[in-house]
Amino acid sequence: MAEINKTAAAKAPKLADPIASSIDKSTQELIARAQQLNIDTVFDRAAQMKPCAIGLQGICCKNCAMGPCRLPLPKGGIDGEDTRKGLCGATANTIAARNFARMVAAGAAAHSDHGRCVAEVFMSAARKETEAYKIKDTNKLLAVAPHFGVATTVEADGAVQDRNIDEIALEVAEKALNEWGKAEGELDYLKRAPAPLYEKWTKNGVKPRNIDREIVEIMHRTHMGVDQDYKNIVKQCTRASLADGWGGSMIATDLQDVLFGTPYPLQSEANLGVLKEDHVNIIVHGHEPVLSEMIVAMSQKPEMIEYAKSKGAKGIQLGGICCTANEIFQRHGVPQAGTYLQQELAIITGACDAMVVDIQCVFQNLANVAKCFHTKLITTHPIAKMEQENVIHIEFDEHHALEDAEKIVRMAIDNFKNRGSEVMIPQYKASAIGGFSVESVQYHLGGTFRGTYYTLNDNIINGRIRGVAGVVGCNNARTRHNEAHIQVVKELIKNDVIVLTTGCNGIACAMEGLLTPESAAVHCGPGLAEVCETVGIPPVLHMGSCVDNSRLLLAATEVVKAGGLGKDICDLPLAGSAPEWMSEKAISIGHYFVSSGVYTVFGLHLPTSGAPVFHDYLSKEMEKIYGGRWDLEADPIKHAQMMIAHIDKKRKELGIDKARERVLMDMADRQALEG
Ligand code: NFS
Repeated sequence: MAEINKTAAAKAPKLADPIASSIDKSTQELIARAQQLNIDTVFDRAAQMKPCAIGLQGICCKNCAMGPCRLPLPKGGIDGEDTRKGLCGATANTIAARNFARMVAAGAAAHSDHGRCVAEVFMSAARKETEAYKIKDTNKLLAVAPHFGVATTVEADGAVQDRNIDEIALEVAEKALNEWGKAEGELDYLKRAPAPLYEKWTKNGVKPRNIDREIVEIMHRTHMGVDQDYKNIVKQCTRASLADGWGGSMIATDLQDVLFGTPYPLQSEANLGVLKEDHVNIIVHGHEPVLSEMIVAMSQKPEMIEYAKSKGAKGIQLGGICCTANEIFQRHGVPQAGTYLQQELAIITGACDAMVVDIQCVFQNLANVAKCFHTKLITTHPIAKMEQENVIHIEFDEHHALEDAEKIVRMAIDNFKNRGSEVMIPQYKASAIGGFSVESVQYHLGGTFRGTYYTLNDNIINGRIRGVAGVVGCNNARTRHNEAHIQVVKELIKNDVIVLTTGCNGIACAMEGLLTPESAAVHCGPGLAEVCETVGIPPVLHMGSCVDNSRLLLAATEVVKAGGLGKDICDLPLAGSAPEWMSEKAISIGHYFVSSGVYTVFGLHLPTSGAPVFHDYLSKEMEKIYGGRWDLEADPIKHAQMMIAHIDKKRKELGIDKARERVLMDMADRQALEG
């Protein structure tokens, strides 16, 4: 801390304005608190460092040592032919497409490696090599098996019998792991998509062959001097991103459900106010739920709670940050302590006895912040270590997961007594209901008669629900924390668009109280409010982490199957959004949504603006191929209105726009009609 103080004094760096940095009061208070303590946070660093204007537009090529070649747009835009080129002759379109493709590759790799890790743990469980992991949800296993071509019944003695569940598990594990590297064929899950979409992928030659290959091929194609046609590069983006959404991410979601249970609605709380001064507070942060599941189990054990009490605490409080928060929130109701941008602030409360991180979205600066407090910062994944000396590495392995979890929980408890006097937990939290899997939405909004999404479709057709929006993704310190998330979502539900959320948008909505059924009466249009009240659901359905965006693809597919709203995902009154995106994973997600037929709007900016032809290809031409397209709008209200306009366009094409006009008639209109 002394060193940080010295640096701060010497340079007198510009500090973030807490109110301008976030709409959330706990975040504002803790930014100010950090500044009092001379500890810099991401908000201050964003105030001090401007982003590179050329990189921001996607037109800096550093793929060979003759560069980096920077191709800024001429002042006043391009008049006539675009003559910009790098040393090798690469055009702005090629450069921006390559950069974009590498973002897709990194994002797809992150999700898919997560999926691979889960599949490996699942294999250990199927082989019964581990005590810690068991098949918890056999129904889900039986539902998933046929998609891998694994039989769930056998014929014996002339009769059909259920197959042994352990055998099924083992075969599913083998088939699933094979998806990363199979030599021939295509991904097994692609056929889960509506038939017309699958046909489009076939016709355009973009069906992923295996997950790893498509990611590797992006790296090859974007190497110096290989693919120099932005359209062909985009084609590979489609292949790799589909390998994420309908591959790695979907397998991650499915196998996590099999191992840890398919989510069903449950209640919890969100925001940093969930931390308790008189409890041992453990924050789990990152993405893979394999270790955090064990920490949840361990922290609930009576002997651990007794141990905590023996050290002067009243109990153990767990909280999640980022998608780990979403994973353990949706399955166990563990409170969500905060979004991506609140990770440093969780430590700045002074009440975080241990922060356990695995992979993705973890700030290296956590180590510097932890140094200023008693917090034990523990990395757990072999591919994600930190160089700082104060960080403890406890490498997780499924074969000794419970022992690892016990070690971590005990370490946190032992650390409780070391808390300083600087504890400041902001007193803000909101109650939240989460756990809306495809299966549980079917239960709440489906018809038992047809066993599908019939009731949801019915309400879309009759216009009570105008359409469906998937609003997802990160926070970004270049914009006011949570403001765009909340404004976009509120504008949508005000206009009767039901929102499915994942990732940090889900946490933002939880913090804002939008994940409660009661919020419908306050924020929704009359049609959506009525549906929420009748069914008892929030207007914003939290469907999990970012790999669980695969649930959104399958929910859209269920809506298609239920009938009455077209034959393909692109026919639905549906739109996607990432208002505050920052991660490469978001680009991969955006691209598989678009390639699956979803109109998808991003906030802030896209790294395509320096190459207008390439940008137009994504935002106009893609629609002709897959029915979905990219769009960009930084203003949250306009952003939501663009989604609503798309939804209305689809309602019109389906011929259900009139139904909605009828629903929105007020009493005077009705009386006029009756008269
Ligand atoms: Ni998604 Fe989840 Fe959050 Fe963004 Fe990071 S936690 S995987 S990448 S920041 S939503």
